[in-house]
Amino acid sequence: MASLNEFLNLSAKIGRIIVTAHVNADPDAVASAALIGYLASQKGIEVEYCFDSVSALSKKVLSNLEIKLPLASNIPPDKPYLIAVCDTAAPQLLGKCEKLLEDAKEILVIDHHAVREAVWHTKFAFIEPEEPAASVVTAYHAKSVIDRLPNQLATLLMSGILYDTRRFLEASPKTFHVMEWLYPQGNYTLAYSLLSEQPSRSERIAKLKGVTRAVLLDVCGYIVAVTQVSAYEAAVARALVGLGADIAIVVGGSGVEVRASLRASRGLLEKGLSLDVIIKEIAEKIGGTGGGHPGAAGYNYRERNKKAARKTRSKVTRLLLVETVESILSSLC
Ligand SMILES: [Mn+2]
Repeated sequence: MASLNEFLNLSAKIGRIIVTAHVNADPDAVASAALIGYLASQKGIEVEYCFDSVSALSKKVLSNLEIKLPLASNIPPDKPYLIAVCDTAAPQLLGKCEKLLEDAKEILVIDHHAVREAVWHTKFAFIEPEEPAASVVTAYHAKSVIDRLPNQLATLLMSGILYDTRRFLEASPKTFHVMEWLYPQGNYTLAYSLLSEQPSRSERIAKLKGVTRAVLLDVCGYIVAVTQVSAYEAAVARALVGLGADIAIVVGGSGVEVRASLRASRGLLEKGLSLDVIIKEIAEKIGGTGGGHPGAAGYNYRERNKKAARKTRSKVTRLLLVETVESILSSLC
């Protein structure tokens, strides 16, 4: 198998590399790309990046760490180049950067999605679907090329790993292997805190109102919480379950909008409750659209006027409560 070092040596001969990643590049994608770019720059290779788009969170992480990834000035490029594709399962996911593949002298693919290597037409494919993050794959191979990384880059990589592993909920032996390498070189606390986003003031108020207004029911030991808010129904429902409710029913919407959001605790889900079924039935009964997953479902309806919307909200609240309680009583009590 071709090595990363081999690819870098080839890049050094051509003198130029463009690093790219999937559209709306998340912290894992930009971290993986930044590491490839750094390795190339250490070999004196001219490095540029091409991102169709970068997520708001990635922008925040990069600017906090003062990492600049210079974007390719000319596309298609005017000089020969190689391309490195990070964290991308298929060429189409590169968006506007996909056209760079055509004239690239060689392609490096470094990824953790389950893809057919054949779609990339290259011998430099490091695709490891068993790994939870492209940053893990990239850092693992980088370790054999370089001993030390700058503090900011090590921190960025830890952010990428934390992000894609969902704070190590998903992990692998390689994840901890590269973390052992990265940890002393970067700032783990910063890597972690950069990912946590304080919700907006209005979302926090909606949650607090939703919780204070909540009515609790004990249905054979299960706690059902029902509440109304005018916005952020899903966030309020998640918050209620986070506080200990087994089921949260949140009805809301403002003006002519009628919305509802349901969430169930993990424990109830394991017992086979399906909120999406409940909400679909209600939508069939009174109109509007409802659906989702067993543990998280939503409902939407547009009424004729505000008065009708107020009435429908009450009706939806009552129906959801009745149906939910019934489904607990019939299958779980
Ligand atoms: Mn990823």
